[in-house]
Amino acid sequence: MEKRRSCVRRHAQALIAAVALCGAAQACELPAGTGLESAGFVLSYRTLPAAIALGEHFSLDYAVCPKAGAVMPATVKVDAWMPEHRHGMNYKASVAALGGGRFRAQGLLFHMPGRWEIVFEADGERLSHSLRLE
Ligand SMILES: [Cu+2]
Repeated sequence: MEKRRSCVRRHAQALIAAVALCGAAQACELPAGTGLESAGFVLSYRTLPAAIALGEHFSLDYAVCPKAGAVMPATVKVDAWMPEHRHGMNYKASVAALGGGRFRAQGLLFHMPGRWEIVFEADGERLSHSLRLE
């Protein structure tokens, strides 16, 4: 098991605003990763492997924390699409809840180079991140 880091040390590594992580009354740990935010949630994710390869399956590890007033969602879905081409992936990711707001999605595959958008959905809220695959 990964040793829990202090709030201060975690912020040195994560890209999330400190207020979102430490300001809330509830204790919710976000691991280091790409940080996303919506009205009710903060989320961090990383891909496995770190560099996505064209035409090869990859996984996503992600974790969500509710902001003050929001409730931890039972599940957080993830999908990806190419906005300029108006199409998604040829595969549907399978999501496993690992507990404590952590999830692992497996079976994602980007079959074309270009701009992809990874879209998480937590309680009807979208958290998306855009990346370019060469
Ligand atoms: Cu495309």
